[in-house]
Amino acid sequence: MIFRQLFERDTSTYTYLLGDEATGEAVLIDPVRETQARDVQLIEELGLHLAYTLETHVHADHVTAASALRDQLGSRSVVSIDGGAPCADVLVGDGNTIRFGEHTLEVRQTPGHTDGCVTYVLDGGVMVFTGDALLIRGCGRTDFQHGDAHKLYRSVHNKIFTLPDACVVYPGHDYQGRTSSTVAEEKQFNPRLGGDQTEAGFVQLMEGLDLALPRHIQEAVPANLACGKVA
Ligand SMILES: N[C@@H](CCC(=O)N[C@@H](CS)C(=O)NCC(=O)O)C(=O)O
Ligand SMILES: [Fe+2]
Repeated sequence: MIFRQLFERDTSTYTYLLGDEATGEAVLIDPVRETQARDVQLIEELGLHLAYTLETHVHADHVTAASALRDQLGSRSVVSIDGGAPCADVLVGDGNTIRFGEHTLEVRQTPGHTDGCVTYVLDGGVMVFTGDALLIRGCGRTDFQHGDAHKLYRSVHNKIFTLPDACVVYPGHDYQGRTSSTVAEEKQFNPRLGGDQTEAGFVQLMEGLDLALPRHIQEAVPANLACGKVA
């Protein structure tokens, strides 16, 4: 499989390109408007055909390139059924699968950071794309977009920590230069959700965070609810 982890540095967002070598079919997870040209160039240079763009959630910090990529390359956009973005070509929920060539991404609904968060599991648990549900040694905040710390604790414990220990975790962001982790590492070392953390302890911790709003939230949320289409 062709696999590239791409970075958008203004919002520390990761975009993932996954491609099937035999058929050339590819998907982009969480493409960003500002890095569309870079990503299209790479897709073309590698001789890939972009079948789908997949959102892990309706982002609050950057605008998705989903609609613009649909216009440019004919890709179909995928968003959670609970994301509030009916503009998507494919609305997905628990157990749905997205195929590209010989590879499969299984959808797991992992609400809590937002109500429309989904996690994509590659080929039975080789890699997992967690969006902002589980970050490396952290997790997405739960203080806007119907965030709910109770739900996030259960999502991570029941839908992500149940994957194989060796499954490689690829998050939606990292603000400290880390690129990947594993399920085993996060179960052991995640300071918010790992070890013997309880749901009550996690909820208390999340309620105590005092974070500034993402800089682009006023523009990003409405734009992403329209799949990145801005008038
Ligand atoms: N300072 C950052 C904050 C971004 C932010 O709040 N990111 C969200 C994800 S959309 C989050 O959950 N961050 C978790 C954290 O910062 O620990 C910005 O303005 O872009
Ligand atoms: Fe987010």
